[in-house]
Amino acid sequence: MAMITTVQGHIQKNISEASGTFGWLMSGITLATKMIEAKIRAAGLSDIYGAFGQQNVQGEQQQKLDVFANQALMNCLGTRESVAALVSEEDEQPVMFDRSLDTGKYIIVFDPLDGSSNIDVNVNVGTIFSVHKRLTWGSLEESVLQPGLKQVAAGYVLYGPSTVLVYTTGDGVHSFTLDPTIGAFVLSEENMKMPAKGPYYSVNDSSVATWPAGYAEYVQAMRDDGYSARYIGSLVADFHRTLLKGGVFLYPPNKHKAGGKLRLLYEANPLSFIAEQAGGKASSGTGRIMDIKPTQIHQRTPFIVGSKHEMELFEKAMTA
Ligand code: P6P
Repeated sequence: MAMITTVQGHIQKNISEASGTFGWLMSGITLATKMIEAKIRAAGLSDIYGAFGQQNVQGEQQQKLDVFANQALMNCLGTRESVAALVSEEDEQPVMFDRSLDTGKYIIVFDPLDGSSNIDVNVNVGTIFSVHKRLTWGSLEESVLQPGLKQVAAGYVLYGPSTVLVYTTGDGVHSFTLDPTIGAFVLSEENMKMPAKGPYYSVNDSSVATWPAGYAEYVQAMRDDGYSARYIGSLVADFHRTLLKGGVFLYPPNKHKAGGKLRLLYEANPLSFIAEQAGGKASSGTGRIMDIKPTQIHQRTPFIVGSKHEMELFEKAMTA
């Protein structure tokens, strides 16, 4: 029988932090995402489809699975003593815990179920998470608003034909596949590298007429160069394909969304950390995503991420 490596085993082997606190933290994430996966698998059967009837802080129709996913992560992580605060796309304010500086050492920021509008058409959806160390000075609010370059870990779970967890702690990108027969995420690939050049560009070009200067020309040049278009409309799925196959994903600013649509803290930052660790790049159109100093937890950003080659072309297009 082949030896398997679980997420906890991988962390024990690779994270020097002796206390195992980080491993215990990650076990909260893997437990919650296994609960979410089980619900998604059964969604068609348990009549969980359809709107929950409430609106979330984003004013979006809340899907029952969104609510469940948020509660699963809140419950599994809130009980970890090492968590000082939790920030969720679904909650207007951070959930702060009254824990001392030497116990509550981590801030976890997450999008519990991104792409949820795709749930009813059975398209891949995902959970995205980002981990920061609590600052030893200032308020907990300041610890929550740290730039992406301060992340200590980031990752996502993609619920699809198989359920895959991809994460980094700053020492390479590693992927795990959920083995439903044993209910564990099993190591499938270590030190993943994004191809330096890819065959795809991924963008919703319905608002091409209102993109800032340079974007339309950049995308047209890719068409002229024979790139194929791939757009799933579920960020984690579009990103995962870009990580594995290369190319570029763009969510540009447009007339209706001058600051872009995607969120900095729990979408762009974690995926940018993974992209950079895998040899790719991530831009806001005016600079590196992970350099942005956040001012509010739900702020949006334009998000362009992908292979070295396509991103260098993008940076040229922005300065042309
Ligand atoms: P559009 C899904 O609703 C989502 O938040 C992301 O998962 C996805 O990348 C994006 O919005 C799609 O947005 O405007 O192309 O429908």
